[in-house]
Amino acid sequence: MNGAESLVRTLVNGGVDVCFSNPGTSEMHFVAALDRVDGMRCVLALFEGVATGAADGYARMAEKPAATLLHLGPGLANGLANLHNAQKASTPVVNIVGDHATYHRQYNSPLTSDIETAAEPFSGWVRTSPDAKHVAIDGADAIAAAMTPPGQVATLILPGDTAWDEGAGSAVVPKIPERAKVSEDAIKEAARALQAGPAAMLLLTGLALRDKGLELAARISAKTGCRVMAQTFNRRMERGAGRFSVERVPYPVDQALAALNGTKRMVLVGSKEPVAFFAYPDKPSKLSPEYCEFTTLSRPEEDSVHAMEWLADEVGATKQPVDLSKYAPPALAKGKIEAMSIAQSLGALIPENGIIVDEGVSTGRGFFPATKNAHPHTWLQNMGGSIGIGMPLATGAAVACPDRKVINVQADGSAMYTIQSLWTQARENLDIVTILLNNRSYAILRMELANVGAQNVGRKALDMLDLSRPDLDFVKLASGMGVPGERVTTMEEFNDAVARGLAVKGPYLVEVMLV
Ligand SMILES: Cc1ncc(C[n+]2csc(CCOP(=O)(O)OP(=O)(O)O)c2C)c(N)n1
Ligand SMILES: [Mg+2]
Repeated sequence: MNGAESLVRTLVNGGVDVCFSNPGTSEMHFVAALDRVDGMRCVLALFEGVATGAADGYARMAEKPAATLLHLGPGLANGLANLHNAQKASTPVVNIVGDHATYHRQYNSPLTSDIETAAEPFSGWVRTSPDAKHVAIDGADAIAAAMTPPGQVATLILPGDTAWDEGAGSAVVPKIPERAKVSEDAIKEAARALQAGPAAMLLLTGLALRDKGLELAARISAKTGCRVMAQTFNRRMERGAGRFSVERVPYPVDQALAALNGTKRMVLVGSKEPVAFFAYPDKPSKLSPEYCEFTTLSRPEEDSVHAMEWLADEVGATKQPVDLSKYAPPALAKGKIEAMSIAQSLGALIPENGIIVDEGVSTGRGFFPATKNAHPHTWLQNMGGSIGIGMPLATGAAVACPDRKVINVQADGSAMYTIQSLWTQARENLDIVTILLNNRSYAILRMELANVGAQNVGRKALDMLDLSRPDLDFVKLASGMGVPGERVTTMEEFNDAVARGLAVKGPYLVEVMLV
């Protein structure tokens, strides 16, 4: 058994049985091993950013990592933006990068680069395998590293000779540490903060936004009167009928300041102190009021659910009745297409257990209120701010959950970074409806231009934020990659098209003309 085969066997035995890949010569032995080892599903991506974003979406839904397979430094470089997003979301990824054979590196042939240095800032763990005998152990360590709470990108670099030389057989994944339990002090402090009077808030992210965490937050809030909010961006949030509905801290700084104004004590549950995405002249970086005191109930790597159970007990909220969202979808919107009409129709159209992948950018920002009484569903967001995540994330989520419908709410500019995702969706026949929001612009940046106080803005500047001349035709782009679709210009057409897409088994694209 060569090193490559020992690695593939180690991955499959370790539960990593999906690989999003874009291989090259240095990865050919890994590719060849796929046919000798049962149990590894290999999904071809036509750009590395699709592979890395899909690995992120897969792990968020499957709750275990996928592997990637990338070609040397340049392949990694193409995948780094979505690895950045995965790392910020604490998503476990086993990121495998091929390299030249150890003895070949000295010749500095064309594809040679310092892969470790390139991987470092976007990975929580990096290792280069020294020889074929170590590949399996290194692979097993990479799985454990990726899954160590709260989860991270583990990059394993494989020189060619480590793949083709004789290996040592498959290796067993070391014991993965459990999430640490919080201290009694953390509980007492949090309880004190919530009971010290009005104006307290629980700020949630991570595990706290899953079913059990939400239910506990609801009980604690009902008992103590505290407000509950989620971070602006979260890895995964359970929503809709039967769940406790939680609003997020708004993205625009002024709205965030208003939402948090008056908060005297904030209890962080896996979350961080809220700060602005960017600095703006004359606006604060911190979004909470100056007088707000912070208490950490649980850190991202700790067991937030256990902490909230304990906290509920501490404040006497374990049996507190709670008010959960009912199934009460809005009526389908009619007439002109606008952000709020799309939100309203979405609230009616989200299917039972749908997965919403949200890269709606400026159009999608206000979609929460109108969808809170929809069928139960899962909401995935970008935690790293690097756009071009939506289509890959949807691809990976659909691979992880073949029995659930994925709706990718997707802004046009962001779509164009990783549009090749559609080809993978077609090849794998993934159940994804892409709602492509075509506003022919980087609309958010038009607002940002004003927000940062840029003066004397003229044609040249505005052209950098404009996606017309030529206009993109997303139905044609999709069709060229094997994905059927249609363009809609009214809400009536929108409603019918999304329903048609949801009825199809496989990918479908609805191009929504916003201007
Ligand atoms: C990798 C990366 N490049 C550039 C940006 C800067 N950026 C932020 S939003 C945006 C435009 C988004 O346009 P679109 O997806 O069409 O959404 P809209 O603003 O129109 O709603 C850009 C270029 C970024 N965040 N990440
Ligand atoms: Mg746009």
